[in-house]
Amino acid sequence: MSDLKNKGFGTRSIHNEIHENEYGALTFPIFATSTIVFDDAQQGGRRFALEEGGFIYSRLGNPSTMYLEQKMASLEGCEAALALSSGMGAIGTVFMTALKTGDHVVSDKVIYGCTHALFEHQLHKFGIDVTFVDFTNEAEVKAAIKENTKILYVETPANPTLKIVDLAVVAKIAKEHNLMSVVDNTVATPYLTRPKEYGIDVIVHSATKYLNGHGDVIAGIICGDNDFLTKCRLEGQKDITGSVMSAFDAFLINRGLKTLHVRMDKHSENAMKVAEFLDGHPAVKIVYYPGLKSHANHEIAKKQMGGKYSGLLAFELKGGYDAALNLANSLQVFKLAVSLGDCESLIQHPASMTHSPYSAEDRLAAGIDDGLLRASIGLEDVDDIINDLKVQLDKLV
Ligand code: LCS
Repeated sequence: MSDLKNKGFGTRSIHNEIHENEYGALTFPIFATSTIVFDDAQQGGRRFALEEGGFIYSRLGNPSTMYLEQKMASLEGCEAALALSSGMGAIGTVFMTALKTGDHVVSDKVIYGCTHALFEHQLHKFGIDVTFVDFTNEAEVKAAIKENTKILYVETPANPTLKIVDLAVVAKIAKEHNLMSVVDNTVATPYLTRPKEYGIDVIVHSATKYLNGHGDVIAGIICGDNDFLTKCRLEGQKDITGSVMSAFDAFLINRGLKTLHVRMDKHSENAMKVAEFLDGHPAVKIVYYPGLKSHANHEIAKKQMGGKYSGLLAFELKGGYDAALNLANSLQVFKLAVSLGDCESLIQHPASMTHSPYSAEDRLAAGIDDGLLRASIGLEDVDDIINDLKVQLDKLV
């Protein structure tokens, strides 16, 4: 479709500027090919020398992934995007592309468990240090910046406590200190938050989650400017991580994106109702959901997420750890599983599951209590979701 730039989010999640195929198929085909045939040897040489556009070999790009990348760049409002084989592949590729031995990173304390493991246990092997701070405290972030700092890294809403970070503040500090700002936008998705609008440089996603939305793919996306994304593609992805998305997974995520706006509306609506129910239940100690007025950064979330708050929430019970595990074991509509952003409601225990790579000390400093449960609210009828919780919670009072 031409003039797509001026169309709304839903239209851009369904249509794309490129849509050429020989047979006029409505759905963009799956290009299940590892390599591309050149017209002649000279053309192959020109493509390797980057004198001519076009595909070479699917570790460097493929029509199916290109189709998804163009759509994601449009939805995030960025110049370019890159598809990878997982969210960790996306994060690892950004770091391997942007950093070298001797560099330093400042990250928020509350991030996905394996991202924390990368920062805490892996990067130092390459001589890269990470300092963990609270990005809601501007002075603390500034105090952590050193001469060799290169990246500021945050998730918002953060997994698993739904902590909200003000992206305008992160971008401002990054610009003042000439640093790259990187935001994991997995939980909000570009439907609710477009970090680029606040001046963030690089956006990473676990496309495993809401972007695909159907629990059948592991995938990642990086969005940003042309120069950095070309480096990620031709250095980080091609020569270091080799973290390439398959054409079939690109097809599935593209299919998922067509309903992203509809699903996010419903996830947000359902999660708001579940959060309100939990907040009012006498067996519940605390609920973390950015849509609740009681959330520490509700006002920033309201501004940054356009009045909808995605489908992820967390809570603690008055009965603590034992009550939490019993609840997780007894639900019927909720499936006891990690991951998030699927049609099915999922519940899990961060301290022993997604955030088990944290040391107990770091976990507590990040506000991830041993009794915390994290719920990804799905697209089932919300009365069924609430009733599933109510039946079990009522037994505790
Ligand atoms: N970023 C965030 C915010 C995530 O939640 C995850 C995975 C990743 C990155 C990594 O993405 P992946 O490589 O799995 O595609 N989060 C998970 C979770 O909360 N439960 O299981 C995986």
